[in-house]
Amino acid sequence: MSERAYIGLGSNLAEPAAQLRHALEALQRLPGSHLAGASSFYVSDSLLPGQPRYTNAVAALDTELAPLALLDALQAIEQDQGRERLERWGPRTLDLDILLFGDHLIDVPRLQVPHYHMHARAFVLYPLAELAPDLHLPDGRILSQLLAECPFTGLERMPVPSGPDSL
Ligand code: PH2
Ligand code: MG
Ligand code: MG
Repeated sequence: MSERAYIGLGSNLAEPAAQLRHALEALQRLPGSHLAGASSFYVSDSLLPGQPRYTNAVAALDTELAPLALLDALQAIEQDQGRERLERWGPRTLDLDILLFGDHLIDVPRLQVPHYHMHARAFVLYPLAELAPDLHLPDGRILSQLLAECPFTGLERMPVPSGPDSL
């Protein structure tokens, strides 16, 4: 059975927008999966001071993969794009987070879904709302309500690229 997953993408090293474009191409190639949509790219300051600014986006992926198989696949893409895990919350070439996986509530050591803190992060909620404005989270929260409580302040929406290379 196919499930709709929402994936958060983030990068603050080595041409972040190019990292996100490469990651979207890699998501398109995942087995048993279909990339159903991608948000605009948004630039914002890091939550942690002293790091380069982040570029973030959200992708909608319809997938036959089980949640932990999807996590393995996303971590392989992060590795392919040079992710180094030197410090927790450190700067990174690519971060791929499973935000939502159908209506599943998942809480195992490797994976918590919905993604912790997503309800309060503008760089997750605003791109997610481009793809699914009427979304209800499996824990009962409503995206439009979360947005009303999360100011857009500090986010910069990048112009949508056009031409043959865009999705
Ligand atoms: N990820 C972090 C720390 N800070 N800031 C922004 N703007 N976007 C991120 O994705 C982000 C961050 C590490 O999880
Ligand atoms: Mg993250
Ligand atoms: Mg992550």
